[in-house]
Amino acid sequence: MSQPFIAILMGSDSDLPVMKSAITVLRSLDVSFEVKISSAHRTPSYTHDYVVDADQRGAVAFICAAGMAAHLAGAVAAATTKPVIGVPIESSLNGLDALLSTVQMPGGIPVATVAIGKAGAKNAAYLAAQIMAVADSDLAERVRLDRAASATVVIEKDQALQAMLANGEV
Ligand code: RP5
Repeated sequence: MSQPFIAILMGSDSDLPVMKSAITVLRSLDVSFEVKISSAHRTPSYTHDYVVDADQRGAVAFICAAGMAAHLAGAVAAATTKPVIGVPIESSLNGLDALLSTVQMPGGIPVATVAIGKAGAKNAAYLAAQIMAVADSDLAERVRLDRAASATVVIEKDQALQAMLANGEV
C-alpha cells in the first residue's frame, strides 16, 4: 500500500476555483493528496473505478465537490467505506440544490457535508486532515499549530480594532 493520501474528486473543472481552497489547506499541512475531475453522471464508471483503486492504494478519506444535482459524494460513498466529505458547489440556486443533494443521504451511507463554496472546501480539507491525524501524531500537531495560528490572527485583528476605537478612528 502506498503512502496514505486524501482523494479529492470534483464533478467538473468549473469546480476547481472553489476547490483550490482545499488544495491550499492540504499543502499547508503537508498532507498527501490526489485531485481528479470525475462526474457521477457524465463518467459514472470512471468515478467508480477510481474510487475502488484509490481505496485499495491507501486513500484515507475522499473529498467530493459537485454542483447542481450534486450526487458525486453519494456515488463515492456507495463505493467505499472510507469517510466521504461532500462540498456543495454554488453553480445554480445559490448552491442550495447542491447542498440538499449532497447532505440528504439515506441511512447507512454517510456523507459528511460541509458548507457551500470556499468555506466548505477549506473545512473539507481540515476535516480530512483531522481524520488522517487520528493515526498520525505529527500531523495532529501540525493541525493543532494551524488552529493556534488562526486564533492568533483573530486576536491580533481584535487588538487592532480596539486601538482604532481608542483613537476614534472607528
Ligand atoms: C456538476 O455540475 C459539477 O460538479 C459542476 O458543479 C456543475 C456544472 O458543471 P459544468 O457544466 O460546469 O461542467 O456536475
